[in-house]
Amino acid sequence: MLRKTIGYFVRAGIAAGVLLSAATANAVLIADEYTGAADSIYTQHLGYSRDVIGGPLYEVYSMNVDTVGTVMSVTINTDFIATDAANTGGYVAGDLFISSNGWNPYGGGAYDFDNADNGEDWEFAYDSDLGALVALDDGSTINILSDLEGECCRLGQEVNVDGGSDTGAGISYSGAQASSSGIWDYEYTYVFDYALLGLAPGDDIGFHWVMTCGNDVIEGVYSIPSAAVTEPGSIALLALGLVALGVSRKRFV
Ligand SMILES: [Ca+2]
Ligand SMILES: [Ca+2]
Ligand SMILES: [Ca+2]
Ligand SMILES: [Ca+2]
Repeated sequence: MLRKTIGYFVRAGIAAGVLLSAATANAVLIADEYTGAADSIYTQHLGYSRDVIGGPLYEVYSMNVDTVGTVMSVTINTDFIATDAANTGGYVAGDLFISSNGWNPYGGGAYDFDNADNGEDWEFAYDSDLGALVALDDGSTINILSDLEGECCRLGQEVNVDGGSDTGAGISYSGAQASSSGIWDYEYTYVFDYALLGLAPGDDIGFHWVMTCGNDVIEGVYSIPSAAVTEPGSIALLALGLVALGVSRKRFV
């Protein structure tokens, strides 16, 4: 009888733990609805939609944003693999651009004409070459796709950065084959401490990402959850504890 009661406690504890972790999971999947681009023959080229040009290798589907404490991870979900034989131009992943004061793209609909000259200003970038998250207001160069590239590309988009002052907020950058998405093949993940960017729960943070050929661009916004999000988990834990207590009492009577 006592062993059974202990078993109830263990199971209730596990169930509460699962509920707690589900309740504190702050992950949000932001779909790629962004088609920002200069208007050119290439953006509606050869029957490709305006979302992606150059073929399915360059498709970006979504970005997954999550927080644990003040650690934020941003994962770009894409079919773009730099080492793919079809990537004959030798293009690589761009840098992750970050707006610390929300996201206001230019134009309506899918932001058809948003480019580097309009819409959101990016205060930070995760520079993958440097392995650091930099502030862009201090001597940095933002590299923008232009017609000088000589490629069938999406003109006018911010691609990556050089220079800028290291905020110390960067934690890691990695690229890896997607193990079980069923949709996309590859994931680029940027991890950083948002508190070191002056951000707090309740703030909106904007993102922009593209590979260096510019064939698909994604932008979006994430609202940093308030600490209160963990409350339902605590309540569930308390409720389950009481249920477990009730069960054990019944069995001892
Ligand atoms: Ca896309
Ligand atoms: Ca901004
Ligand atoms: Ca813009
Ligand atoms: Ca897109």
